[in-house]
Amino acid sequence: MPANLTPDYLAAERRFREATTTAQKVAALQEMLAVIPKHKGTDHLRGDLKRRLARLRQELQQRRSHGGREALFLIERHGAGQIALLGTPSSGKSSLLAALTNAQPQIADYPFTTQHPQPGMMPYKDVQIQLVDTPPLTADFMEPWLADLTRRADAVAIVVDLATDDALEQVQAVREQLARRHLLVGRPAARDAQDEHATRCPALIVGNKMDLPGAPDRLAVLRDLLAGDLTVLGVSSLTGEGLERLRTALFDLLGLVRVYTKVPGRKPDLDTPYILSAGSTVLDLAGLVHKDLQRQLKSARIWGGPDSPSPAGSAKYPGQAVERDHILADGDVIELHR
Ligand SMILES: Nc1nc2c(ncn2[C@@H]2O[C@H](COP(=O)(O)OP(=O)(O)OP(=O)(O)O)[C@@H](O)[C@H]2O)c(=O)[nH]1
Ligand SMILES: [Mg+2]
Repeated sequence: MPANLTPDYLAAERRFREATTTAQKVAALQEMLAVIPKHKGTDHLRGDLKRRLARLRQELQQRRSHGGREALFLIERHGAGQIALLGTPSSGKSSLLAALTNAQPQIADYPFTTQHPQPGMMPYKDVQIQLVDTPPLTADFMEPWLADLTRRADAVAIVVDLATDDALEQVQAVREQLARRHLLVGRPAARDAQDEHATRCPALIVGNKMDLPGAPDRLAVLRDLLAGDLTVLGVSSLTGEGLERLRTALFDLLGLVRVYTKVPGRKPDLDTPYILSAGSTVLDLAGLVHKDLQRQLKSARIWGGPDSPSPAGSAKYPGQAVERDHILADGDVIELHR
């Protein structure tokens, strides 16, 4: 046994021994290699670790190429929209899911706790938004199915750990892993123009662990670095700080409007909104209500709703007559006439 093995190394080695999955073993071995003192006395051990790492990575790859389990990792969509929580190990993705929804994911102070995607429904006003907790990714490892899951989601929240000084690197790790799979977040970079297969994902950054010392300063720095690129919100999954603002930002990220229908002469149904993407028209709404109605639609009247951006929603005055191509605003109440 070579001398000088540090406590960090021994802790990583313990995690390796306790690992129950190949992904956990790979993560622990990577860490052991990262922290092992580099001198003659450890040459042999380092060689051995590298061989084991290569073997395990190959094993993971083979298992994946046989497919089969992939379907398990796709989460059926529910609610107004689906948002994937992505981030590096221990940033607090599972804690955030637990804080915003009724889901009870496994949370622990060791990395690679989460192995499978887990959904939870986040109530926001009168809609439900589906959040999906995912296993961590690092600069050199990402579960292959995670790209598919992300592509199917409507948006991405990148959760970063503000307890450490590498918040920007955490963002970069996620961003680069996604970019390798043609998924782009934030402000387009010059090189993105060369990627003809690129898909843009609406995204924001969640700076987590704001309750810890130094986190507010790190948040300010990260905001500066990402200004004009990605919005950064500071939260604490532990104390609940910033979570209300985050709920609103997540809803806004989806680019949706909630509109309510009204039968002539009756009160509007304010219980269940129709949910459409921003920019949808009165005609789009008619199509959601009924295909026949869309064909027969003659006119519509519009009122402001309970949470309209302006008190009268997109109506200039209550009951305003509008054309079929009128663009709906969040909170509008519409009466459709055939
Ligand atoms: N102080 C503080 N600790 C937090 C906060 N959020 C999470 N933690 C702690 O950070 C550790 C990791 O939390 P998880 O929610 O398991 O992190 P994760 O990103 O899901 O981790 P992986 O599944 O391994 O990627 C746990 O010990 C949590 O208790 C927070 O807002 N403040
Ligand atoms: Mg987790």
